[in-house]
Amino acid sequence: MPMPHRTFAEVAKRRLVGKEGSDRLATIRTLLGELPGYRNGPYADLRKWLEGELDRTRVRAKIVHRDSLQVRREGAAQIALVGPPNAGKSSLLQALSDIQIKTGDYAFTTLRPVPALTRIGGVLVQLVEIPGLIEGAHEDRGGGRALLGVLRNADAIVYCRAAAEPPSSLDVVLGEVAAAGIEKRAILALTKADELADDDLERAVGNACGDSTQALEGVIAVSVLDDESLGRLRDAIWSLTGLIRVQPRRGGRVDDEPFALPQGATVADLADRVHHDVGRSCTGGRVWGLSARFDGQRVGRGHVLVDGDVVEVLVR
Ligand SMILES: Nc1nc2c(ncn2[C@@H]2O[C@H](COP(=O)(O)OP(=O)(O)OP(=O)(O)O)[C@@H](O)[C@H]2O)c(=O)[nH]1
Ligand SMILES: [Mg+2]
Repeated sequence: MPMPHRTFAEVAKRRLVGKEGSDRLATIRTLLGELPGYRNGPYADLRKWLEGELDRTRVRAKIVHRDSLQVRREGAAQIALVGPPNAGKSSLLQALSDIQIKTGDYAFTTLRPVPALTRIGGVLVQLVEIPGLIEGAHEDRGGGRALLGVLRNADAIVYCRAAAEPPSSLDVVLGEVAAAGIEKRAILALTKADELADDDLERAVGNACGDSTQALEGVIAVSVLDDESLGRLRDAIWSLTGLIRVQPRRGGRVDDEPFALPQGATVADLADRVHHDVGRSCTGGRVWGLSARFDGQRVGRGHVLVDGDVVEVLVR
């Protein structure tokens, strides 16, 4: 019995998330190998789609990265890491993902935006290090306009500066972002927190909020040497996305991978994300979690979900 085609499509999409180049090509070929060989119908459509993906991946591998600063969006949200040179942005990127990136004890180690995927509560979120914003960037000094363009595309910002540095070390960056007219939800990461004694760190966090003309939603002291602090940063980044995580339940089993949905999403929105047909035939659901009054509560299509809900979608 082959896997139902809808399940296959979903599994295929998930297995391709975050993959590029030869890795993506290999996964597509494996998927093509697993696909039943019907000439017509939904499986044939899937084959056509996968073969198209092979071509599109090859084309991207040839053209991307040559000299463009564009960052291809991946994952549920895109979060930019911005800060003065040497603030520890690349180190954070590395600590939060499995990317290998050059870090160095000097300014401008990173010269172009670098994306990396991190998993937060089962959902992939894209982090992008924005390098080298110098004074005058909004007038294109140091190629600043393209870098600010990447920032403009992001969903939210994590400002980074070393905890031991004065708040003014972020002034240039904040000034350029403001001059470019970019306003996004943002938090401040006080990096290299291990370099300060506890009281000094507390004081640094307390004084940090005067930092920004842009409203900050939080200040997180973080060190790449301290996993707990990295966990807190992850959680803060998740809040910045403004998304909720919802886990579908099918046949009594809860899916490992949650779906990321916008705040205010309903059971019908979740069903539609699983598949448009499911969205159309959805009559409601059963819900476990904070939006339910009791475990397994039967709700209608319009029931609003919250972060962490588990939902069994009911169809006609
Ligand atoms: N003690 C300590 N050092 C850190 C930490 N994070 C980064 N560093 C050091 O700070 C220096 C700069 O780190 P990078 O990650 O390259 O900083 P960056 O902001 O990416 O720098 P540019 O790309 O040059 O703008 C390196 O020597 C890192 O080893 C940390 O949490 N604790
Ligand atoms: Mg860097």
